[in-house]
Amino acid sequence: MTIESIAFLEIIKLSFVLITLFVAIRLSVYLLKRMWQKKKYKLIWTPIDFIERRSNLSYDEFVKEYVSVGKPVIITDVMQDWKALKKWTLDFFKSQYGSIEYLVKDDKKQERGIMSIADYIDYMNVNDGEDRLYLANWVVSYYPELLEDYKEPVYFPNWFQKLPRKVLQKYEYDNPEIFIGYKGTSVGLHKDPSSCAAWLGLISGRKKIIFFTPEQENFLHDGKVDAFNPNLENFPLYTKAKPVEVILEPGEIIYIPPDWWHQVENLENSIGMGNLFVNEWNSELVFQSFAEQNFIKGSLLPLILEFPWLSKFVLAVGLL
Ligand SMILES: O=C(O)CCC(=O)C(=O)O
Ligand SMILES: [Fe+2]
Repeated sequence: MTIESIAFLEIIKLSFVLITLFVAIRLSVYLLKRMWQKKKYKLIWTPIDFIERRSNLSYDEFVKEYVSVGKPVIITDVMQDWKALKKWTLDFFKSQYGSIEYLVKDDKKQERGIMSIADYIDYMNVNDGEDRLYLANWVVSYYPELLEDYKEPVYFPNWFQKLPRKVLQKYEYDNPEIFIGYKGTSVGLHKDPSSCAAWLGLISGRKKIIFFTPEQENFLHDGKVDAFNPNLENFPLYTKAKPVEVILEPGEIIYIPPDWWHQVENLENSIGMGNLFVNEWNSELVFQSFAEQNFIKGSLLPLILEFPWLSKFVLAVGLL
């Protein structure tokens, strides 16, 4: 072997050692940071008697008074500069998006077929109320021009936005979503998926919302009970539940903490918009919930949120 080839081998070895060292240090920093975050952002839940309405709320106040103590709140002054507030009417959706077809569901969360937006809006105007089909969870991001009509409120930074759209679409976290519902429609009692937090803004109409703290889950019969009209013979445990009810008005946004059960009913024909999100306060709950559904995917989620460039690789090899 020549001196040059020995030197070349040494350089390769040294590079290998340095890269391994770099990866090991980076991973240790990540693990330490996660341990520190777990301690610092310990979410608790606070029972409430009513839902507060706030305006002029700073982000820090919002976190201190609501997010970190797991309390819902209505924010009354964030939607005022959304173009959507004036622009998004039933006529607007009918004329601009009328031919788009979307899934409609009943209040038992059963999918009841596909309808065009125009047909749904006609149906809202003529239906006699027997058959309560709801055009809920219409994903806005397929129509990027609609995204310009609203502004993601500063209160709700979302870690999911670090992920490529492809991944979000695949797992149906490619929000926000629009809810067009006629009077009397509801998505039924539920908690939002995977311990995500959520916000829901109302463009028009009024919505009645009923809330339950997470520890009341055992009284809710897996969400089979209709909290607005409970049948106590069939769902006796519900007598122990302590619901808190509020009416959301147009121009208001409500924050729904992770794992809170809720049922929403459109008191009038309405247009709403909402999003699910992950932040430092619910991230560990979200990771845990994903891991319960699929251990590999659940373990990969925190890693790809920390190292978003990894997601392309993980997606390419089919692990996501
Ligand atoms: O009907 C609505 O406006 C909100 C429904 C809801 O809570 C959800 O989709 O998770
Ligand atoms: Fe929900």
